[in-house]
Amino acid sequence: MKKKALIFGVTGQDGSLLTRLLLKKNYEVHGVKRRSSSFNTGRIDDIFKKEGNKTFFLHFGDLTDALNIQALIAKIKPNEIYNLGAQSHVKVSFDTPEYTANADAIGTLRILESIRAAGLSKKIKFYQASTSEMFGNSKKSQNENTPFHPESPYGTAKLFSYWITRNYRSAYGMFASNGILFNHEGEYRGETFLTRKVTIGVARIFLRKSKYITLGNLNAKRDWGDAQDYVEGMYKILQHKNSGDFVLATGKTYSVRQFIENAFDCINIKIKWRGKGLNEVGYDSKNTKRVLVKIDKKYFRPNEVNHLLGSYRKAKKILKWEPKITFKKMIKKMVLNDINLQKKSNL
Ligand code: NAP
Ligand code: G4F
Repeated sequence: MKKKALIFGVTGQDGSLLTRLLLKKNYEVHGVKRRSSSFNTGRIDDIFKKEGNKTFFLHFGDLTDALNIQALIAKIKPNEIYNLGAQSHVKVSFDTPEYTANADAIGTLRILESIRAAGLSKKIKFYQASTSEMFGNSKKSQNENTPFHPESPYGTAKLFSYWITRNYRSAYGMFASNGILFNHEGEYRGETFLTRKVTIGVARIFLRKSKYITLGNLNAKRDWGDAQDYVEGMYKILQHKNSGDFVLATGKTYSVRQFIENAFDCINIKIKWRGKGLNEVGYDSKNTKRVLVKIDKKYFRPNEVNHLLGSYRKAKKILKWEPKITFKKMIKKMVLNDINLQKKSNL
């Protein structure tokens, strides 16, 4: 019998990569997609074309709809549920705090309660996509024991989900685990997140389609890894004999500024900086008049998480998980991919 997985957030970056991984491992994969007025399955269309309705099944649904979640879980009775669905953009969560809490916090409760109500507490393993954003501006480096101090509606909603997952584990003996994942990126990353925005911008500048990129805070630091490594970590978390909470990170941190410098390096441009605050610009070291990065205050957040750096010691020891793809290699891969995509695009 094939194992069955149900993925909330199947159309997202991680959902699409996890689907590929689970299909390779011979799972039957069910994914929940939202109804949308335009196509939202670009990341999984190739999989559906190949595997659709044989080993890969899509269902309409939404984390804000308890009846729909109950019905899906009772019908599919999966062995594993991965809750990767979320309004995942931190800046947007300040504009849509109530919706973010509904989807990112109560959505998780709806899944857990549906598992329990269906009498499947001991049959289904549950994975919750928790996040380093829950740490906020805490210590210099963060691990499973670091206190949480979220700085955004997104981080706060995710913290509810982290705790409700732990509650269902202890109260009902459910196999319910949190992966506390630091930022992870790649070719499937949404276009409005920092890394992808930069790699698309660099690709367009290389192809002479744009003159510069406009960004917000350059000084924040993130522990950036590659999404492919991280979905393998999610899988390992659910295969471990005991449920628990695990940080997945690289143990290295870089500033937004360093990310930009490395991305431009891929097209042989060395970026130099001049000016301060909103007047700061990044320019081509070979031509001081060629401004390639500008700042706009609309990209700043009401609260910022200034420094994220994770320790993945527990995951390494218990799950034998380690990130393989380096920061530089990931950026190169993303820039090359965006050059290819931009070559084909009319925009
Ligand atoms: P993503 O690309 O933004 O994907 C989010 C997925 O959730 C999409 O499939 C989206 O559907 C779906 N979704 C949004 N609202 C929903 C709702 N109300 N009901 C059902 N589905 C909904 O995010 P990601 O980068 O893959 O991240 C996966 C998960 O890990 C998220 O929960 C995120 O918060 C968390 N996380 C991500 C990172 C990271 O660095 N990537 C780090 C830590 C934690 P549409 O395609 O229709 O929008
Ligand atoms: O790419 P970002 O939007 O990612 P952020 O806020 O760190 O959140 C991501 O990682 C979390 C894990 O820590 C996930 F839970 C979450 O779902 C998401 O995947 O921003 C990264 C940094 C921030 O400090 C931001 O202020 O880049 C800075 N930044 C500067 N200019 C910008 C921009 N971010 C975006 N999105 N767009 C800009 O123009």
